[in-house]
Amino acid sequence: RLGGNAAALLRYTTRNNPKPHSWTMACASGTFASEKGRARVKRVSIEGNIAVGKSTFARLLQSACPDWEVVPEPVAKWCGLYMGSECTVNNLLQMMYANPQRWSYTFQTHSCMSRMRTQLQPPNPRFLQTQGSTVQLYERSIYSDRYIFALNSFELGSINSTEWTIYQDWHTLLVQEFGNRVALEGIIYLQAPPQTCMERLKIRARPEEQAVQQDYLDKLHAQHERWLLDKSTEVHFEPLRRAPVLLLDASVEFKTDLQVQQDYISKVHLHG
Ligand code: UDP
Ligand code: D5M
Ligand code: MG
Repeated sequence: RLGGNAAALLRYTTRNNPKPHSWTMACASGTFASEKGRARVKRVSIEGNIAVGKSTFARLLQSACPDWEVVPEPVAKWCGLYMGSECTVNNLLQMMYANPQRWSYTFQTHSCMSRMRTQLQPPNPRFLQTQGSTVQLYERSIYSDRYIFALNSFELGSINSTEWTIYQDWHTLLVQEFGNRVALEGIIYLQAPPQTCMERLKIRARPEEQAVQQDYLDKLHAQHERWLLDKSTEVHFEPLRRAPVLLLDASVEFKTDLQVQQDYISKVHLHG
């Protein structure tokens, strides 16, 4: 097991920026470390196509560095399975796939609000660090909501130009208002051919995703490439434009291959 109560160094490199960008993260546990009265929190998002292996990779990182707080995607809420205090809706994920024209805008508001709520959560006290930063690792973010899914829905005509304008207006307002509390320190991009994602999607066999076609995954793949590698997507937030991207090849079978796992974890350099 890597990590534990040790100093960890995460080194991010981007294809466009050969100079490595790195930062240190203390993984020691103990009393609350504060910076101007607040814990310094580093938020990292795992991005990638549907079924590329984000949840699988997040679990891997969780066991490699148990001091990091891994925050799963709230997909159960979108399927109406969440029974907590927040209001639940019907199976909105299924409704959106069944009738994108009718439900895509509604889905985008719901998914973005639930991610916003998640990203604003203070770290669980058990992950607060005495030295250095507390790390929160998300599966996707309010940014992929906008620059992958909402944008794609608009380009496909599933949300119209009025809905798109309204969406961008409130999304920008929220990001600006919450500022640092929703800023990402870095992004891990799991990249794989859409065909591989399709195969994995079929293995996972989520009932709501029966209708997902290869063509949809092709489009989402292109959106990821434009946003994270080509940098040709227009991004409206300066800190997000500067966030370094670590590219990992998820086309290989990392779930079962221990060698590949070691390699990927060493790319997310953990020293200890
Ligand atoms: N999976 C796999 N090999 C891998 C990574 C993932 O077979 O190297 C499988 C995983 O067990 C699951 C499916 O692919 O059945 C989708 O993975 P996950 O739910 O992690 O994908 P996500 O949608 O979170 O990106
Ligand atoms: O993503 C979970 C499922 O949710 C998958 O079917 C994609 C869908 N999803 C996630 N976010 C969005 C937005 N913002 N719009 C539309 N669909 C979305 P997975 O990749 O399987 O973890
Ligand atoms: Mg997942």
